[in-house]
Amino acid sequence: SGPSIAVVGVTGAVGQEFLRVLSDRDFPYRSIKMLASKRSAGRSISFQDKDYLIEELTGDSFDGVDVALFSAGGSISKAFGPVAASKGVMVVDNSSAFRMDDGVPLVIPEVNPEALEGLKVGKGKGAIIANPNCSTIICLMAATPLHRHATVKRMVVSTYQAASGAGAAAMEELELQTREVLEGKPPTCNIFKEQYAFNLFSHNAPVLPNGYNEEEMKMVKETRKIWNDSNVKVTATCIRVPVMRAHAESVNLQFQNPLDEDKAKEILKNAPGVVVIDDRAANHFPTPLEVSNKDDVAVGRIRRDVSQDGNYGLDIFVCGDQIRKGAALNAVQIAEMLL
Ligand code: 11C
Repeated sequence: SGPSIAVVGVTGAVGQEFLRVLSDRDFPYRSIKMLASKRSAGRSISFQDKDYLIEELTGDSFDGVDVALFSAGGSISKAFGPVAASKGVMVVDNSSAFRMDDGVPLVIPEVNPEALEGLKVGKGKGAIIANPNCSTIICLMAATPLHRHATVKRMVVSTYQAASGAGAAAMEELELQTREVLEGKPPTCNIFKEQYAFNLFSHNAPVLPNGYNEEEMKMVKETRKIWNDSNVKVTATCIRVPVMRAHAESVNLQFQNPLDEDKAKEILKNAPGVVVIDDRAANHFPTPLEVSNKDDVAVGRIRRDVSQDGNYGLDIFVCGDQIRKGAALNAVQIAEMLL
């Protein structure tokens, strides 16, 4: 019993993680389709002790499907998401294609579950639900519980983003370059223009006329939509660092109402999907490695911002697994809420 599922982009880093998360969470399903491009079609993939043939994604792929998890890039989502939704499928889309569209819910289940109201599998009506950008998800998992308590007026984010955000090929390139550099060879630069190993650089997303790159503007716009607050001030600087699969973010918050350090810690300790790692005596705080392959987002360095008067400002440091909570886990949680 359970819905009929389709995984679109099943050979990618997020596609593979969809399968792991579905399995880890015992997601109920009566059938599952593994969909990918023509290039991967015909290959076999193993899932929960069964072998499945990867099928080429076409408009007919969605007949009889209830829930589709998409992570095959924006153009595939644009081409096939609406087709699937028109066939009654609940599409959970990990790309940026529909995030800012009116009428498309942009959801982090712990943050704005109310955006899914009225949407259920089995009602005969399909829909597209967007998974936010990974940097936004990881930031808001920590910032939202504090926002609910003291109302964020302004948020300044600096990210340290992992290779996984640019896909499996970027992860392979980081590994390859690291070996090459250690062996004294010139690094292979196929995915990124610059040397990645032993270096860092401004996020590879296109730079816009205002000087921000698209990744930074996603954080600005998506936060406003998810918090349903067009006044919240957000600015971001997004940087790619040579880390494999978890993003780190420094987040400075300015509040409308006072919130002291101890209360903030208590709020974060009780927040679902959040774990506090904040040991000042041992100088131990969240690291990308510590959260890799984990569901929870870790928060630490929780401290009063000394540049602001009283208890109206806090600095925090957040780490979250980009492929898991930043993508696949969040999407599967959305699908669970639609059942
Ligand atoms: C990164 N967040 O870490 C990006 C990749 O809008 O889903 C995902 C882009 C997106 O590089």
